[in-house]
Order: sequence, then structure tokens, then C-alpha cells
Amino acid sequence: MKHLIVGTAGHIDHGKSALVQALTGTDPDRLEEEKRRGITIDLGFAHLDLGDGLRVGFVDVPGHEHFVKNMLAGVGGIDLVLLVVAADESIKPQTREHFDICRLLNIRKGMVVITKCDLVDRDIVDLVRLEIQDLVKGSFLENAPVIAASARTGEGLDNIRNELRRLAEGILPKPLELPFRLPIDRAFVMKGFGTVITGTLIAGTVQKDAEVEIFPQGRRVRVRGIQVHNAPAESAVAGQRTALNLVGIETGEIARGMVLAAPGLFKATSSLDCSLGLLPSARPLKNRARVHFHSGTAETVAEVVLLGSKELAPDRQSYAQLRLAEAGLFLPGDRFIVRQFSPVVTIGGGTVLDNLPPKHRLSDPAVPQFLAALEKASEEERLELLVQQAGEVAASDMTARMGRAENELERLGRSLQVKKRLVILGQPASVFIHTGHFEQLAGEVVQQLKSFHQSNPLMSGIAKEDLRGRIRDRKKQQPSSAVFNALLRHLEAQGKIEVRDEAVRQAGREIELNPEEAAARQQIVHAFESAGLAVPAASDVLAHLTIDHDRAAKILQMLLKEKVLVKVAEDLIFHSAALAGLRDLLARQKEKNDRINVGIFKELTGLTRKYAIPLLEYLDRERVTRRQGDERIIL
Ligand SMILES: Nc1nc2c(ncn2[C@@H]2O[C@H](COP(=O)(O)OP(=O)(O)O)[C@@H](O)[C@H]2O)c(=O)[nH]1
Ligand SMILES: [Mg+2]
Repeated sequence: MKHLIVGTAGHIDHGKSALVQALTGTDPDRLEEEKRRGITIDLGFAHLDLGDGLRVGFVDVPGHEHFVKNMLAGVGGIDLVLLVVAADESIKPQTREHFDICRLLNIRKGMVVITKCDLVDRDIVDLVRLEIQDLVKGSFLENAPVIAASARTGEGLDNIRNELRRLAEGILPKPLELPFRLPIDRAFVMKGFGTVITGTLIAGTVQKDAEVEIFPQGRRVRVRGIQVHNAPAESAVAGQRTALNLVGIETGEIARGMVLAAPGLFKATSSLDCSLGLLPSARPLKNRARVHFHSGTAETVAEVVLLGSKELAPDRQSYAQLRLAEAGLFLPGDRFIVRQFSPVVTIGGGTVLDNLPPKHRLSDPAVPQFLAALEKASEEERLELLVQQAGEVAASDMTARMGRAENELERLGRSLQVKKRLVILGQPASVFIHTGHFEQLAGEVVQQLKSFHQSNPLMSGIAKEDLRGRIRDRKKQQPSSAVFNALLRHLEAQGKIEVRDEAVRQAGREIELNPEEAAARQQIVHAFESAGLAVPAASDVLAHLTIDHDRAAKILQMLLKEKVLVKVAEDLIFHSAALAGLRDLLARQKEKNDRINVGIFKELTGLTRKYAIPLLEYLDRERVTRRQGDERIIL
């Protein structure tokens, strides 16, 4: 089944509602007041089966200039437009305004219907035809059919149906793989059901019993029931007129302009970076002017902050930041209309380029440059640009800014990873890092390591966390542990650094000692080596050297790290050869008796209690011996 949403457009009293009724049998003027006054005030809905699996939903809009805002709430989700012009009046102000709106919203297809042809002569119809040709020149309707019709006599109705069938073939199915989104156009109570909302489903699908999120509130509710074109359904898909029965919300809490969407992906926003164009008929728009903003079914007041100019001239485009009085759910690529604050007329429109812009200096020329790049970008390029702007970003923060679900983001990210444009941490992706940013940080790590070695020639490496503390990106931020560890792995794989335990050093880094230090090193080693197990206090050894205490202490640390010397207790250091000798001694003793006590140990080694106790404790720790009461077992 193919679904198509057709919207009417045109001046009041030109026969839009009568045409919808003649085509579908349903009077779209559903309100009591509408029937009494004979005018359309709010949106009306009807549908028509055209056979061969084609079903058309009609959204009938009011033509009255006071109700253009209602018209705007209906025109957002339409696939094609029926621009209605009465033969007896020809083109009138709202014919033009509605047509402008269709162009600004980038509606691509439609037809023009000349109604009330029963009221005029054929040459008048031909005149109207000429005026219409003039109006639509250079627009999406330039080569569209112009059909003479009458709701009264039925003239032209078959023609319209045939053209709808023909145009439907050229309309691509809606993107079902996108996350579910439905701008609400009506909310009401239905006896026995509770809260019901309606709207045109613009992306994705929704199932019965699904959880959905309401924007801007961010509240979760459950879909109890679904109707598509007035018939119960298990699910609804993009492109369908849909009614949803919701549980978990009062009718008073939900209204036109709010949006239902897949839960947990998106964020409401009150600041939009966009491209904005003015109609040729508009007055120049000053920076910081207030306008009425319409997108989807939402309407609010917005302040227009022009990026890179003081004033926007008619028929011109600019990048701008719109600051909305009320937040809503808007995604990149969404079209919008702006109307003059007062008197209220349509003056322009545009496209959302960045729905969650970071705080930027608005005079920064990089901002419009960035928006120009976003405007031209494919989805993949868009992801790269946004990650590049941030440097590194959590994948979970990107769904809202891309308007895409996680799996789609994963696909785009992996493709960029293969092209070496992004570095991705996690499986599935948890962090995106732009390659340029990553390389810059890696360079910084190497640089910091180099300067560490220069100022600490006697230390073999720097503790990981100390090194991380020295790294700053271009925004003066320290990398997260996850990113830092990825940097270390990357540099280690490139053979630029070595990471051992918790210490990092430049690859192949050997400590270079000057002759004085080298001599001191020899003296220290000799002092412990020659002492055997009856070692001097380390502080005494250092005190007898000619170099200063700090350097001497570092050399001692180096020897401990290299395991030439071993620290058994505070201020009790042995040469490793002496300890190896002790192990041999115990191994030989074990052959005679595997039990010893402190007395036997002192006898064996010739040591005093001062050395014997710490050494035995050391041997216990090393699992050479195991203490049992007053004795020890040699293992
Ligand atoms: N003679 C004639 N009258 C029509 C035709 N279509 C609509 N009308 C009348 O024109 C008036 C306005 O029609 P309506 O459909 O409400 O116009 P809308 O404001 O564009 O929706 C009504 O009185 C209709 O009966 C038509 O094709 N022929
Ligand atoms: Mg009407």
C-alpha cells in the first residue's frame, strides 16, 4: 500500500473544501463553527482510495489570512499540493502567500486546479490559466498540470484523480529507517479511550504498545492504540495520517506543535543555526528582529541573529541563529517558515542546519563557514564535521545532533574510520575522535614526554597519570582516560613510546649519566656489593658521595628500578647478588632441615637481629620461607 499526503492551498472561498468533499465524499470542515460560518478555520482531513494500492490522505487548509498559522501546521507533512484558484476571482493574496509557503518548505510536486469553472466562460478560464502560468514560472509547478474543474458539476475530477495517480509514481517512499517522528496537529479526548493525538507521521514507524517520548517535555508515554485513516492498525509508517491513543498523559498536557518521537534519542532545543531566505516581497530584516517561527506543526516567536551581516535584504539568503521563545524538537534538514512580527505576513523561510549548536561567538567568521559546509554535506560528511568541531564526542551525544538512530551512526562512523577520518573507541562505538584532533594530541604526548626526559634525565619514565595531566587539546582540555589510553596504544604501536607498568617513556630511551654521576653510581653499587648482607645504611652511602643529594637519590632510585639493588625495608637496601646468595644458602640448608628459626638463621648468616628479622620477613614475602609459629619452613 502506497500512502500519499495531499494538501490544499489557496485563497479563501476558492473552493478548496468543496473540492476535497467532491473527491472524497468527506466534508473536511468538521467543526460546528466552520459549518455554521461556511469557512474553514482549522485543518480538515479526508482520504481516498485510488486503487492499485494507492491511498491518498487529504489535508485541507483554511484560506483566510487570519488562519495562515493553522495552514502552516498542516502543510508540513505533505507530499504534493493542490493549488486551488477560483475561475471567477483568479489569483488573490493568499494564493500567493500559500504558494510562497509551499516553495519555502521545498514542496516538490503538485498541480493547479482552477475551480468553479461552471461559473465563467471558457475564455475567462483561459485568462486565469495565463495568470497562473505567470505565477508558477520558474517554480516547482512550472510544468505541473493545470486542471479546469468544478465541485458543482464534477468537471475535471477524473482528471485530478488521474494526475494524482501519475504524480504518485514519482514520489519516493518515506524513509522508514529513520527514527519515528510525528508532529502533533490535534489532541483531544475520545470517550472510552482518553487522550488521542493525530498527525502525519513524517519519519520511521510506530507500533502498538510502543513507548514514545513527547517533546519538548521529554516525557515518556505508551501508545495504546493506532488508527490509520480511521481504521485500527498494529503499526503506522512514515507518510500516513495517524491517530494514536496515548496512556500516561492528560489531554490538557498535550497540544498541537508538540512532537512524538522514538524515546531516548533526541533533545528539545531553543536555538537553531540555519540558512534563512527572504521572499522578494519582504521588507529588509534587521539583525535581532523578532519573527513568528513555524516548523512542523509548531509555532513560536523567534529572535533572528544574523551571522555575518547587519541586515538581510529581500530575495537574499543568510546564515542565522534563531533563538526560540519555546523549545521544541527540530532536526537538521527540517524546513521552517518565518512571518513578520507585525503585521503578520509570510516573509521567508529556510532549513535547520544545526539543531544543537554549541555556544559560539556570533561574530566569529568560522561560524558561517561551518554552516556552509554543513549545508553541502552528505550524512557522512556531516558526522565528520560535527566530530571535528568537538574534537572528541560521546556517540550517545551524536544521535540528537545527527537526527539518526545509533545503528545508522555506527555505520556512518565505521565508514569514516576506514577512511581514517575518525578514530573510534568501543564496540559498538562509544567515543568518536576526529583524526586531526587525535594526531594533534599524539604529537602533544610525544612533545611532553620529550620535555619530561630533558628536565628529568635520571628518571626512566613518567607515570601515566602525570603525563595525562600535562596534555591539553586546542580547547585547553585534558583528554579523558579512555582517549589518553588510546593515544598511548597508538604511539606504542608506532614504536614511538614504551609503556611499562604505569610508566611511559620515549622508545629506546636510555638514561645518560655524566662522568661524575657515573662514578657515583659505581660507588653506590660497590658499597652494597662489597658489604654482602651486612649492608650500610643507604643514607650513609649517599652522604659519602661527591654529587649533591638529589642527584644521588635519583641514581639510587634508578638502581632500585633496574633491580641492581633491592629495598628490603626502610633504609635497608641490599645488592641483588647478596640476596641471590642468601637464597642459595637456604636451599642448601633445606637439604639438611627445612625448618629454621631466628637463632639458626643468625648462625647461618652471621647476622645480627637488626638484619635477620627484616630479611626473614622479606623471604616470607618472596615465598622463599613460610612462617609457622616461632619457626619458618623453607619452601
Ligand atoms: N458554483 C460553484 N461553487 C463552488 C464550487 N466550489 C465551491 N463552491 C462554493 O464556494 C464557496 C466556498 O467554497 P469552499 O470550499 O468553502 O472554499 P474554501 O474556502 O476554499 O474551502 C461555497 O459556498 C461553495 O459552495 C464550484 O466548483 N462551483
Ligand atoms: Mg475551506
